[in-house]
Amino acid sequence: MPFYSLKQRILTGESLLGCFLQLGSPTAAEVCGLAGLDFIVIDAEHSEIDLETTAHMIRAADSVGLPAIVRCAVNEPQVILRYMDLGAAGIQIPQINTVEEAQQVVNSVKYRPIGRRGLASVRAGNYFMNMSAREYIRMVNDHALVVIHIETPESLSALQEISRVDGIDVLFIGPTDLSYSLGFPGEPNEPAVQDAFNHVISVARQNGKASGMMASNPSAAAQYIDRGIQYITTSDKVELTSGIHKYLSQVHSFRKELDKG
Ligand code: 3PY
Ligand code: MG
Repeated sequence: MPFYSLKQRILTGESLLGCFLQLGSPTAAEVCGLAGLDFIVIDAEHSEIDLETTAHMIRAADSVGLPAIVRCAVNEPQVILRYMDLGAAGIQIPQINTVEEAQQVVNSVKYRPIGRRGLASVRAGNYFMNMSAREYIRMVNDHALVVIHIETPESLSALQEISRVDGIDVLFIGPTDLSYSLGFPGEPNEPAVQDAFNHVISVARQNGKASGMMASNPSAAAQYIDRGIQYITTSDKVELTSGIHKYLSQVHSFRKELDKG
């Protein structure tokens, strides 16, 4: 598999634009890379995407040099291990509420001495054919991206401790879950929710971490980048829906113009 430097790019201050893939399409993964996105997040939390489909999607992304992160529904070493072994460039875990849970994500992604992941000659390490086990371990420990979601009041209460965990790279704000769990479902622009977003951005920065955010609206995405967020995602479903809506409304308005003439 190719070598990716998402983590390096974040550390040098770049803001990266990515896309959640929830439709399970390897072709969409290729298109995202050829269209110029920085990364994809294969969504194994809110979708029907299984392990085998994930493998096809990672291979498709690799074919166009696009890093594929996997959002895994559970914070379990045996599940995370399988995605990492397939060649995920990193892991994104939802609903992290305690420092112990955050540490467990790092333990599952990284090898000793940082973590406790089990070692085997797998796709991610080129089956140790042209890469030694030591080289592979170093590559994962230095470069695999670890992203955790901050999306509950509990995670906000433990934010300082969570954000100090070594090996966590990105504190990802889940705007849907965070606004809902703060009592404002579907209202991310509510001042109390925006204050929570700002708090995450600032605590992440204080502790040398990047922050991330789901932002499908381009103007909101640009504003979040301005506020210091470096890992921004839209989603395949949102882009497909907005593309179709735009197409339909333009066809209707062109027809109106033709009728006038
Ligand atoms: C959320 O908004 O809750 C997310 O997890 C982003 O998709
Ligand atoms: Mg969420």
